Amino acid sequence: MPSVPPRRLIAHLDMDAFYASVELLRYPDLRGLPVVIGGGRRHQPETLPDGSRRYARLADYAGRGVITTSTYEARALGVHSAMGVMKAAVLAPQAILLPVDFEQYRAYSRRFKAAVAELAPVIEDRGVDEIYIDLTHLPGAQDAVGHDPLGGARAIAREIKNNVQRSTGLTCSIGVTPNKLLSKIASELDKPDGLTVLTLDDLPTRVWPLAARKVNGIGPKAAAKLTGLGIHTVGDIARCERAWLVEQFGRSYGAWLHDAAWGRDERPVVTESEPVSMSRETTFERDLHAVRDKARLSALFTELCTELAQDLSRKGYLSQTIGIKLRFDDFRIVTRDLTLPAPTSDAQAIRRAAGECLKRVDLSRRLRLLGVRGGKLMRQAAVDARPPSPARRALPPRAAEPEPTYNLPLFEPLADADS
Ligand code: DCP
Ligand code: MG
Repeated sequence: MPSVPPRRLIAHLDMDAFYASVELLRYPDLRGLPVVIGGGRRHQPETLPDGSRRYARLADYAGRGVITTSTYEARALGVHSAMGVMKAAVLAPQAILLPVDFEQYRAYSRRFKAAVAELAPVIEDRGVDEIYIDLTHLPGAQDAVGHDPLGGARAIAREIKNNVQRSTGLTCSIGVTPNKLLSKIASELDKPDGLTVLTLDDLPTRVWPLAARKVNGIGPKAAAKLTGLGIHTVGDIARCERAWLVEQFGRSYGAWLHDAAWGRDERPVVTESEPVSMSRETTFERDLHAVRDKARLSALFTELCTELAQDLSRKGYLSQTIGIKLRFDDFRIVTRDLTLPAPTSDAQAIRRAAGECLKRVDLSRRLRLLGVRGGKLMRQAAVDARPPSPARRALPPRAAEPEPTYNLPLFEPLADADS
């Protein structure tokens, strides 16, 4: 019997007043006040001798800076993202101005995504403060709870919100619907700290009254043209003949407009493909020998390890298996690897492990190529998010086949990497 595919349950999660909320974590005394993020260094709050802080006010600002975001209290005064700071100062002169700290926002971005990933791993990254999450196949997601046919999905979304709050201290808003297009709209409907679950039956009441611009994909140009045609809301679009929209907007965009207004969108949640390993290798201009070219080989070996460590750090990964690859002058390739007790991206730890691997290779022939590889990768953020657990015991080094170790002179004793 052909089985019915489960109905799709797609979530869109967007952090609330993201940059501003991160700033309020370190300046909790500003909670409840209109705060604007957009200053430069010179707007850093000043700590007074009595321990209190003095903040810059919009009224004191002169310059051409632009606001990245603001607290909901500032928004109530008409201040919003992308507005010039001077213009905002007219609307809210007493609002507090804070400098941007992207480093900090990126750190919190990694943290909230890791908190979501603990509960729901199928995530599409959409930038610093938003993600799509496919809940379809999570245990319990399809279950009804009491009279709520979407109770299971709702409970999972609530759990995700709680986990984000626990690990970051920040609130977010989530929309859950059959697709990405509707979820993106839904997550905004009850901001901040919202949870909005919609089905296609909710379209006429919840989505059709919205301005056409609320649909992700209807930009200022399309919106202006729609307005010119007397079309203002999503419902106005839905009432148009598909063929007429195609006439007005072209085959592809016209058809898309019609589908969007009827809440049709089959795009999958696209997870970033995770790399399995990272490596660095180098082929020598002339073949090198472990003894005669010891200094040169040693330097190259350490350099490869350092580069691998930098690659891992830059991309936010840790590696638990370090391996080496050698190609000899007869083109034979030899690899060895070693599993560490804990994942690392530290150059010295990698150099030490790679050196251990090297002890297990006969180095009497000359070398053409040398490589270092980090395998068993895990995201730094996911490792950081793990609770410290005494139960997580260190893995012993992988003991497969007993291998001979060679007493030939290696091109560098291990300890040298540390000096
Ligand atoms: N941002 C920016 N410039 C813009 C818009 C946004 O620098 N023109 C930054 C600041 C925001 C972050 O991106 O904090 C996320 O953008 P959002 O549109 O999600 O806005 P917020 O998260 O600040 O508020 P909301 O609660 O409406 O999501
Ligand atoms: Mg946001």
